[in-house]
Amino acid sequence: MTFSKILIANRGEIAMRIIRAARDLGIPTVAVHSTVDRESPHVRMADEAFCIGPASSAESYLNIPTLLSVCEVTGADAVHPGYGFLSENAQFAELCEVSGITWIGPPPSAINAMGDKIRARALMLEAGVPILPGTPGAINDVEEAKRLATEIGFPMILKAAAGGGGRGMKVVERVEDLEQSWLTCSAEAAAAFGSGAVYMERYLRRPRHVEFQIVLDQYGAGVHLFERECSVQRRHQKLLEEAPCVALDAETRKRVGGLCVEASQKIGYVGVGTFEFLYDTDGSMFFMEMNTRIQVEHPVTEAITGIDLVRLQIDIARGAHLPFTQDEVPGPFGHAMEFRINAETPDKFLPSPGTITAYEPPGGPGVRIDGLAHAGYTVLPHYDSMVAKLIIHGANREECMQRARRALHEYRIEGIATTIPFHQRVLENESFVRGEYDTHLVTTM
Ligand code: MV4
Repeated sequence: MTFSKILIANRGEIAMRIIRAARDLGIPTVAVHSTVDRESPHVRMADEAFCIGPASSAESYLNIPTLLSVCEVTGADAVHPGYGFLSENAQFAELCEVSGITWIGPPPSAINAMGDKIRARALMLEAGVPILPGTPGAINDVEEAKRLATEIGFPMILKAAAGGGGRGMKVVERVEDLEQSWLTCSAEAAAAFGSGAVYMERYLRRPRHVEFQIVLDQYGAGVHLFERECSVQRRHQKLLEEAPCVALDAETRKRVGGLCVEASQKIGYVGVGTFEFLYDTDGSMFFMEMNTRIQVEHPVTEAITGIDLVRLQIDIARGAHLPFTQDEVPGPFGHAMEFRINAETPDKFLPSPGTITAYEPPGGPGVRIDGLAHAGYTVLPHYDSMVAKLIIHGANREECMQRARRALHEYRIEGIATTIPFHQRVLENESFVRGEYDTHLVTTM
């Protein structure tokens, strides 16, 4: 089976990334865009483009009926949702499938299961993936939760079942605060996500964020493609990712990666996905959440394996068998880092929309740029501020960092503020350079 045309329900660099993969496969693409994105690079790069509404995402990139109509009008028989927007919307996935359009993503049932953090936790427990001690389900009985918390020990953290990515969380330091915190967290979750279900688990103060890339075909075969370290974050926005994680030994990599694959098989997962873990100072790993989409940071995994993950995603959606077993997975080769170049001030991370007046990208060995930035490009205030991703590969972490310093030095973007100076500071930070850092790094810089 193949696709006659892929509609890309996204914009920006990921839309361009998907168009490139489709063109490598000889599959035509349809771009969609809002009125303000008429001149955007992804529109020019696609074979066809349709305007789907005004600047507001709710009325354009998130408009399901319009997207389905564009599929019908253009004859697109597959949809790639990219990341963000509708990428983890099980209802959209379901509507595509019932309309005879292939959803290039996991089954709606898997999106739903992992979207509910309480169900995800229960499924991981069942599958043997380590989770933090906590409540087995949503808190209903506060006295029971207090008893459990006293048993496990403080600090604890309350998390909304329908939250994720750092939204709807509250740390609880003392048993006396539990009831009030739960009431507040639950009310906020109900208002933000439409569900007040909240669970509780042990809180780790200085974890690393380590995630495993997995991929499964429609026939149940699956592999992991190693891990990425994503601890360089600010307010739950990742800024820099690297692979492999310097703090992980080969045995743990193999064991935890294998557990992720087994768990994915148990839930009937298909396609690419990511298991996020908290990695504690003592070397233990605990499941945090699963992302059921291609991620922004997928290129670091591509760099250390040589695999085109987006092409693999499309191939799997059209029925291909996974081309390798776990033992045949290429790599990990050398070391890779991704630097997110955002239109933001480098110290306070304030948005800096505007027009890029001069643009000179770096080049040379080990340099890849996935981005939409160019001279004359206007960064719109309506959308994500990321204008490019600089992906650096080297034979080892030292070479990778040196090439990164060289590339960031060459990179010239004028007219807007960018996170380039921030990345230069990271590459001079002793803890980062030693590889001894955690999710608090940015706060301490
Ligand atoms: C935690 C945690 C510590 N202990 N859970 C943040 C994102 C969301 N997926 C869950 N998050 C956290 N959950 C327990 N039990 C610390 C965080 C956290 C964090 C995690 C990864 C990367 C950056 C972070 C920054 C602050 C808090």
